[in-house]
Amino acid sequence: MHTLPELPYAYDALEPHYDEQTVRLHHDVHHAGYVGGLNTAEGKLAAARAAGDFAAAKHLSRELAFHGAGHALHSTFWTNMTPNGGGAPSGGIAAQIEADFGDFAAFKGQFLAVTNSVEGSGWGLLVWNRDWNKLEILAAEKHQNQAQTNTVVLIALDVWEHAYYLKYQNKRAAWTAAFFDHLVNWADVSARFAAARG
Ligand code: MN3
Repeated sequence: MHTLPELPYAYDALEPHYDEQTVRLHHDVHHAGYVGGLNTAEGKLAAARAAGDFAAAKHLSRELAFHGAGHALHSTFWTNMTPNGGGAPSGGIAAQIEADFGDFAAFKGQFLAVTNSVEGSGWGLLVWNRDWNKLEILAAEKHQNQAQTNTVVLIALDVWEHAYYLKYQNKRAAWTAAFFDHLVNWADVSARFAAARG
């Protein structure tokens, strides 16, 4: 059974850049929904295996991907933020960003451009590709469609409308700028990078 992870800060801790009402709805309703859906899909797949009846396997595997990706990406998203975050990284992740993108400004420019142009609902992702030993910036439409499946997600920035619409309305670029300028938790990103690189 999967459980909804607690937020690593209070609901209002990211104000004024991420408002309490959106954080509450986003975590307690949206993220909780993915956890519930993932548990339901896994339970139905276990029952299907027990019964030897895979008639619904195609539907259930889609549910597994949709809710599983939603749970995983939101879990990363919450810990990717911290009160008084933002700024530029240091240490190993900073060196890797320079190696793969030139410098931090170029990285940030590419990340924001990619994330701001996601069509419809989706995510901007910074990932570590274990096979190619490099960082990549990817856009995931919806969220079960991550474009390189041999990667480890280091940053997941939610640009589904539920993630920002109450405060930022149609101004997605203002939300993603606030994430980078005030919220991103580089200590968390660095720890994820160190674990992924091994
Ligand atoms: Mn979301």
